[in-house]
Amino acid sequence: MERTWWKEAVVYQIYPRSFKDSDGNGVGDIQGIVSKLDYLQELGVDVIWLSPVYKSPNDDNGYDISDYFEIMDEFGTMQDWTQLLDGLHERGMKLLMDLVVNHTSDEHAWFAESRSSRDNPYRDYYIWRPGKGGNMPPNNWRSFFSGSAWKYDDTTGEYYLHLFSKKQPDLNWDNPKLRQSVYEMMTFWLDKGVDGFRMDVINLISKVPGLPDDGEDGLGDGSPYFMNGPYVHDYLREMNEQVLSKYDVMTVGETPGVSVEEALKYTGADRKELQMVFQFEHMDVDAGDGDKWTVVPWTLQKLCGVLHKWQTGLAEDGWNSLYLNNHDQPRMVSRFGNDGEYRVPSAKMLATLLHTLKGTPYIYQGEELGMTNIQFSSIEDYRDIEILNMYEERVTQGNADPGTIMEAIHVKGRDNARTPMQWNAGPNAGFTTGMPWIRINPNYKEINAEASMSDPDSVFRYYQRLIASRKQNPVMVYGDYQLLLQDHEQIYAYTRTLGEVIWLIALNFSESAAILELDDRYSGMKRELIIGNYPEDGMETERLRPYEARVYRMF
Ligand code: TEU
Repeated sequence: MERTWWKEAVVYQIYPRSFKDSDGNGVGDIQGIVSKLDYLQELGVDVIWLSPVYKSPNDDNGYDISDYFEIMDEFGTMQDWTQLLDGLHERGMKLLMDLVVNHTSDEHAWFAESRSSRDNPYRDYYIWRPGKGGNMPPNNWRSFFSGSAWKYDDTTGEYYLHLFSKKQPDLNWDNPKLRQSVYEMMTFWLDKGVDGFRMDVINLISKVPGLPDDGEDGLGDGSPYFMNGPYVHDYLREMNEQVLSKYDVMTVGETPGVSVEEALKYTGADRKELQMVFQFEHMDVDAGDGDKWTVVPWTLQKLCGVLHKWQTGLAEDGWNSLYLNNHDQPRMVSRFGNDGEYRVPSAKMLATLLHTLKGTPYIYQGEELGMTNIQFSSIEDYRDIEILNMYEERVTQGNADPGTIMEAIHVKGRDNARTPMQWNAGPNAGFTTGMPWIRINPNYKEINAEASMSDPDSVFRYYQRLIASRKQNPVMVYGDYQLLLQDHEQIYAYTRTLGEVIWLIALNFSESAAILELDDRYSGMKRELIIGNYPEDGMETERLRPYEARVYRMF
């Protein structure tokens, strides 16, 4: 067994805007993070993934970058950033930066040049096309943030492609000069000492030549022509050869729409592309007809089916990333657990899943407190461009029922994850002394870091135990995974085996008791409870309480 630091690591994602405000302007910032480094160290995480902190007009909260070499004014200065990096390194933690290179902001200097004339040297840094017959966009692709993925620009009378907002023009990766510019920028940050990158929608960078229409009528999804496109692997191998291979770094690609087969190409050990990817299949178990806003109930069979497929699919080669929420997804306890009566046990049960499947766990800020979704009653309280554009398209311009759309936003909206970190029961949950940029979840008086840290049975303390246990037990990192119960309606159970060491994990995903029936091989063995989310009092070997999680060593 060859030991690898990024397989053993536990990653913690910080969404800086919502983490901690140090100067009272209502927006989280880098000094805010610096003030919480001891908190992160106490939790025990190894790597911080920082959502973008580069200069940005914040059309999409920093995922629209106007200068890759500067820090966003609201977040601080390069000096602050260096202090953050040093503070992490001093504590033995590492820093992953968010690399957003499928697109820039339309306020980036490259784009200002590019749009200025058709023969500007930066013209081909972006994807420009003439309109189709009169005033129609070049093709019918739909933007992830509603409407056409093309915007007409007066200056040169052509359209540019933007898969996300119109303020996020897509870069043209087929241009070798653009690729060199990206590699130089990556080198700049690596030479400053960053420990790796999370690569935003990196599987969208290669578009099918000719940019064909998707279907005949109206807007089409377009993804077959830009997800995992024809040259994406060539570009990533080039990036690896020219940049990444020169450093000991961790890489994780965000890859919506990726299949196991495709993920093996991105993460196969010999392919020299990326180390792992974020797949999305388990995030789609509650979406109907491929539309994220059509909410359908998920089932445990479906969720486990997906997780099992990825566990076995990447068992021999590649490596899994393990996540149940992030800044784009609803809170995991509200989505896959129970954010009412069973909030604490179900948050712990889900945490057990994340730390005992095979792969690298990613914790999203606030998850370690069991933070929950938010339900604003007015659309005015929402800030996310995806939500606001969708509401505008479907309700204001269209004829969708506002009540139904608000319900979908409550369940699926990205702002569920973006309400500020709840640090204490004081004003504004201790997040800011000013006016928070987005409203705070009113449950902060009960759910907050201070309360969680003073309670030995809290979700925070449970995360600490799981993370510490991972450091002491290589079976949690390297052990082979095997599914135990097929298609069970309530329980997900599996083993992890490393040499002689066998761990058995049983997770009750329901709010009723569940009977754990093991086959002869395991029912005859002795077991020792290593971790559990209920007191041992009243424990019955074969009966799991609501949302109970047990991790046994079998012998
Ligand atoms: O997300 C890309 C992505 O595919 C989706 O998760 C997207 O956020 C949306 O929810 C689709 O419904 C990445 C970033 O994580 C996201 O925050 C950015 O908005 C997006 O890319 C553009 O940079």
